[in-house]
Amino acid sequence: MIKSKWTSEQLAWKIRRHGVEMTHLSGGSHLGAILSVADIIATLYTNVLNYDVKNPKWEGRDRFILSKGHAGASIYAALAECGFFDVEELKTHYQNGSRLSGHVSHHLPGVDFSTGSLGHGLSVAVGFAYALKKDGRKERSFVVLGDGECDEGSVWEAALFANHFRLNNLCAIVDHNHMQSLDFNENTLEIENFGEKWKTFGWNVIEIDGNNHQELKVAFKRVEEYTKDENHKPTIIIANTIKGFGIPFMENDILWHYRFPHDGWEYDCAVTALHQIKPEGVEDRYTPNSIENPVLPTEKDDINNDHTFSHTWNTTYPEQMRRVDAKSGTNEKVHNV
Ligand SMILES: Cc1ncc(C[n+]2csc(CCOP(=O)(O)OP(=O)(O)O)c2C)c(N)n1
Ligand SMILES: [Mg+2]
Repeated sequence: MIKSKWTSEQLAWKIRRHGVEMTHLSGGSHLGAILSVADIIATLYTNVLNYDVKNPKWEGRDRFILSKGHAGASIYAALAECGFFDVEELKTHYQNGSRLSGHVSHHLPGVDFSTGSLGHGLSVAVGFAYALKKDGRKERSFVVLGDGECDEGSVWEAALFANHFRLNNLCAIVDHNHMQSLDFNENTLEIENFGEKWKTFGWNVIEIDGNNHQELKVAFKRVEEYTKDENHKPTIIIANTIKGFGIPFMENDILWHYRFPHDGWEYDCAVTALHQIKPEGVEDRYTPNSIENPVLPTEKDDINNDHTFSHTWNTTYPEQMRRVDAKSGTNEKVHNV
């Protein structure tokens, strides 16, 4: 039962626009992480997950966990736009007493598990999948992890368990943006041969461009087929993404992990950039006609600077890594779609 009135592209845009507004209004953070995962979440809620907005606890729903819970605004925006609660409530994000805490809260309809402390989502998704399989049910279990999050040891314990019990009804997606909170993964704690690691833990690995909706849809279709085989391994989709995707001055710049768009050029240029990629059929409830005379950055403003600890930053770096990943190893690929 898929009920979204949006296409995946429309919903992804809405997630990005809400993400900018919610962090701007609240002074909240993690906008880069919200922008990188937007296409994955949007594809799941428009093309993949079964759910019933009128009955969020419906037994026949697929289970979903956003394990990188610091990107909570992305799931809040998706749930509101799909009808789980009023879109107006998004404005309360981060406020005292709000259900929309900075990190994902299960107090919201449509959320099965609170996250924010990294490293727990896969274990819970594995538990859901194990219980569903044991009960002979057809529902599936999905979880989205951050790539930095995969440095947590608990992720690999859950991975072992999932293969041991042949959890064919489990699909994990890693938002592989090559960055974590303060730097690139390779300068923090790199997991070399990322896809191969999952494979040696017994998983079926699909590697895609995670900001490409076509590739996402093909990958999820394949997962659906694999799920039909009771003895199939669990599947992981390594979704190569760009942190900050969709707002060029935020892309690959770790500053936007914690910074929110301030009044002035930051907010104005973010909104203007999103309007340049706005799909047909969606409206911007905050700035319907974009911003007429946006404030622009001046020479003294902090833009296009290296904000990493490693001083290896340059705008093309993760884009290059994404291409390298797409060629690497023996992972199943989704190409030319
Ligand atoms: C257990 C735990 N340790 C540390 C943090 C602080 N923290 C928040 S976001 C983040 C970086 C996560 O990186 P990644 O998983 O790659 O997510 P991304 O933002 O790149 O999507 C960290 C370390 C946390 N939330 N939980
Ligand atoms: Mg990351």
